Amino acid sequence: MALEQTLILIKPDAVQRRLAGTLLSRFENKGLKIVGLKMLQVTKELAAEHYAEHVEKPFYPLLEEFITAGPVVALVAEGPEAISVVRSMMGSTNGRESAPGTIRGDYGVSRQMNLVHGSDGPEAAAREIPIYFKPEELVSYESSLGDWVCADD
Ligand code: IDP
Repeated sequence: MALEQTLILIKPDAVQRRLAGTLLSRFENKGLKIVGLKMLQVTKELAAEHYAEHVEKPFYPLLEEFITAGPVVALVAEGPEAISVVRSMMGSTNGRESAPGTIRGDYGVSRQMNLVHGSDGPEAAAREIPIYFKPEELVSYESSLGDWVCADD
């Protein structure tokens, strides 16, 4: 069981829909530990760095317009296998196809305006976290819950 950190973005549509707290709660309720948190406006340059793999794709102009259209909440969540845990909480890319119970399945009907980003693997997390957070912006602390969240494996 690997303790991992992952980058989560609460995207502009979720902030505009006043869902930031609701979505933050879902990650906290799951038992993930928040070790970095900020609100920011994504610039075109930041969008291109984050979504480097998509810059040449036909949908990129729309993705750029969307992700820069309003502020996002960025967080780093830590926990056992946090990367895959968050990905499964998010659901699949298209909200219309995402299972009920997932964030995208519960709150969205769009492929583009799909509320959240989560790193899709360890390499992505290692690349994305420093794009949004300086090392000194991440905190290390003992949770008062201690081993009550995950001590069985
Ligand atoms: P993911 O966020 O589920 O990992 P990616 O394929 O990495 O999905 O795509 C990044 C983001 O680009 C998506 O979350 C979505 O906002 C947007 N996107 C992906 N595919 C399309 C598309 O075909 N049309 C419009 N937007 C898209």
